[in-house]
Amino acid sequence: MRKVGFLVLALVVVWMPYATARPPYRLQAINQFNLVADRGDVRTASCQYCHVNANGGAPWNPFGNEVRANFKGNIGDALYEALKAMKDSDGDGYADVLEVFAGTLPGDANSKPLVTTQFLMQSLEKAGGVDIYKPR
Ligand SMILES: [Ca+2]
Repeated sequence: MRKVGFLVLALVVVWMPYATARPPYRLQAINQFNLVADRGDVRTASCQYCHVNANGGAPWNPFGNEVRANFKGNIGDALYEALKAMKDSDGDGYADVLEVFAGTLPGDANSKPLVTTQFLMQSLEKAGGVDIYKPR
């Protein structure tokens, strides 16, 4: 019984880095969309920015599906093209790019900016427009 406990502990230690791995797509979105970076082990931007489940994978939320529709082999380009499409993926009245700019979730209709689309659009244009979200 003691050996089994040790084996389990050894497996947990060995697999720990994989359990806390940061998928490159999530890191790209954090960098490209100016999302708040992780603080230690605290994930500030979850996989649910694009996915339905907290651990990612299928299915995707409406914004994740928009990114997928624009994916041609490069996640940075797909994120940018999804914003350039000026769609309101979650149907909450705010285009995806305005939600990214406001810091709300473009794939969750329960998360939306508290200011008008007109105000956000003017602010985004002053900041440089959708091109501020070009891959880098
Ligand atoms: Ca939203």
